[in-house]
Amino acid sequence: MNNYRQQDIEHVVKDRGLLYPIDVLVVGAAGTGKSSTINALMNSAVAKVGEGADPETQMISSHLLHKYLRFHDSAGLGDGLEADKRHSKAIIEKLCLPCTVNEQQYGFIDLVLVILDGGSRDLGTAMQLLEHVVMKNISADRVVVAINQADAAMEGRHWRQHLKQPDYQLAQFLNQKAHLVQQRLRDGAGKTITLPICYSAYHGYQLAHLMDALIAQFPHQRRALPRKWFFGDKFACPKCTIC
Ligand SMILES: Nc1nc2c(ncn2[C@@H]2O[C@H](COP(=O)(O)OP(=O)(O)OP(=O)(O)O)[C@@H](O)[C@H]2O)c(=O)[nH]1
Ligand SMILES: [Mg+2]
Repeated sequence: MNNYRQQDIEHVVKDRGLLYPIDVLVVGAAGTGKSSTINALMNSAVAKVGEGADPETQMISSHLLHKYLRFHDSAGLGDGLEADKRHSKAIIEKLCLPCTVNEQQYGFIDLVLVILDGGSRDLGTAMQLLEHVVMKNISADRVVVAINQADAAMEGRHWRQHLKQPDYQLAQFLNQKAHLVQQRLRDGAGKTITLPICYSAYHGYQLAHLMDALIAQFPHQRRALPRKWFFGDKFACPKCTIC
């Protein structure tokens, strides 16, 4: 990560009196590239990437980029009812996890990054996850939706391999897809999100743009929880640097 970005993040966090690190929970359907995205953003192979058809990540794991920003990689949905229930429960628990400072509870997770698969026509699992799990437990202004695998969106056609970017036709297609996702969330859940970024974790396409989108959506205040939660003493203050 560029130095200026780390400084930007530090300024925003301190100016706004936010607790740090800013915690970003990364969610999505199985195999969309959640772990690959974290690795690409961190420029390091911290999260295990899947190789075959089986889902890879099974439990939520945390990766600290630096003092002010941390990612949490979650298990993908869409791998059977039982597994989905288990993984959704883990996501909801994480979203409801409190961080207690001066006897006041704040939400531990600050932002959710929802990753969709640009190569798939089926947005059903991702939409379910967004509407029924994510949006029910965190406000829409704390949700960033992004579309990975931009290179595979038109079955690999129109991707200019040598330039590692889409041609005009694929760029148009991706732009339409981003608008479609935005529209479906508006119609289905009545929620407004910023236009999803289309990127490729694998090829490094638009990654800087994705990081900018995350930083642009950093909260303006600490996240209040809708009700008091108690998860036991070991979770009393999970932000590592504030107290
Ligand atoms: N073509 C292409 N493949 C990608 C891209 N990003 C990730 N992949 C591939 O997609 C597969 C799944 O990637 P992961 O990062 O493990 O996906 P995940 O969402 O963490 O998967 P689970 O943990 O199983 O839910 C791997 O084979 C990656 O190499 C991309 O931008 N383009
Ligand atoms: Mg994974």
